[in-house]
Amino acid sequence: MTRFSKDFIFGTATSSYQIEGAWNEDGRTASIWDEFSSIPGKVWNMDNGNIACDHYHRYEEDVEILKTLGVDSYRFSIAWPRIFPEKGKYNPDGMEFYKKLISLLHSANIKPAVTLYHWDLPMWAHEQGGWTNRESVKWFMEYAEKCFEELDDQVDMWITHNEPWCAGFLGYHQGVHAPGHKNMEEALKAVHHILLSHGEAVDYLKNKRQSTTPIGITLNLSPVYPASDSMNDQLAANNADGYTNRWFLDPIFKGNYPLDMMNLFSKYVHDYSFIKEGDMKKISIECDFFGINYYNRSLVEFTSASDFLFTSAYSDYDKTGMGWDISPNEFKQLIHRLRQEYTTLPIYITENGAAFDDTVAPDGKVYDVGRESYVEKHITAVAELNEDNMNIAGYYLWSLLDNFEWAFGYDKRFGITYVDFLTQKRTLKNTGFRYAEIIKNRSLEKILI
Ligand code: IFM
Repeated sequence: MTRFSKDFIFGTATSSYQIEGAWNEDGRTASIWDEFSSIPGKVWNMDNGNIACDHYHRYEEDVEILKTLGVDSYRFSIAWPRIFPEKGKYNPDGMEFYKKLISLLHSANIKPAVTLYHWDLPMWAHEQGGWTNRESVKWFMEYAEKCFEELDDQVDMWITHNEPWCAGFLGYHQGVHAPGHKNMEEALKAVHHILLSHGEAVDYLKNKRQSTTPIGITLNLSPVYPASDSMNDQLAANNADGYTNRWFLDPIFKGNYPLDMMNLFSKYVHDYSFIKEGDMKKISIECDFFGINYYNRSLVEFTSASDFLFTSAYSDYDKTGMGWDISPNEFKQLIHRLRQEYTTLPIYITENGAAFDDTVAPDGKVYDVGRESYVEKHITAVAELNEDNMNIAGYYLWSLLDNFEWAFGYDKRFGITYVDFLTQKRTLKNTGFRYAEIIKNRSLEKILI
């Protein structure tokens, strides 16, 4: 019988812009996502995070849901523009919200796992070049140091950045996330400064503050497979893996960027002098854990029509509502690869979940069978990985609530709690009840009474 130890952390995850709302309250100023979502054509239905799940006002109700679930931990992010609404100007009123939330979590015996950056860069920073400007590392550090100063003694785990691939490549290369730029050179600079700010924050917390709170970074990783054995498709898979995974894993764990990808990217970046002496050592500083967000595998094939010679291939796997392959076996292969090639650090699955087109049934329930099956398969995979001594220390289900799914607006529902965005009524979906049962039993087995 697959059982999870009492130390294994079960949690749920959210992020500030996706749930908080209160976009202009208590001194908060705009982030790049407020700006991006106001541009026609960027976000489905021109949705935005102005109200979102109104969590800023309803956090007490949301902590009640966490209590019903029985989670050990709750992962959320801090909105940088609440803490530094202007350059160099600290806003204690913005910090107050997180202090109240954290203290409520403590009273419910739920461990706060806090992400510093989940994509809501203040507009004032963007106006000075955002992450493409090396000064962004200093701005981030001023923000991070304040968060550490105010909250470190009450936080169980710090995550410096969530998914630098999205912030860097979706935001500055593909242009589908804020700030919506399409410039590979900018993207590489942005990623470099994000990674550098991660290293600086870890160094500061551990060495200057001498804190013992665990700190790490979260990457979104997707194992890549070639559509065929042909040389061309294998080349495509190598490049897709470089773009998606290795460009982040190699600097963090090996202290260098992959040379094959530097060559490929040099079509756009003729000069890598933005990488300064000492940067790679800082980026590869030892952390306490490694966070992984896992959703799906990627199947790719060669095309000479794409810059980096790969494109998505047809896959006959079952899909989630995002059109993503449901692929728990490939998740296991990914973790085995990480153990072989990259790290022995404890791994937390800091996000895993699925969007489906949920509706509330006439009896008031949400029968989200697709999600329940997806979650069970992935938690089973985690249990099996631990049987193979892969040291997965925790699992956070994405997400506690249906929320603002970035360019997809409110069209995609990832929550285990259904949110009616007109009334803000919350309804725990069947997956939520099932997750509570798994956590209570610390096992996937259904215990028959
Ligand atoms: O909603 C996002 C989250 O913000 C980051 N990881 C992936 C999720 C689903 O797309």
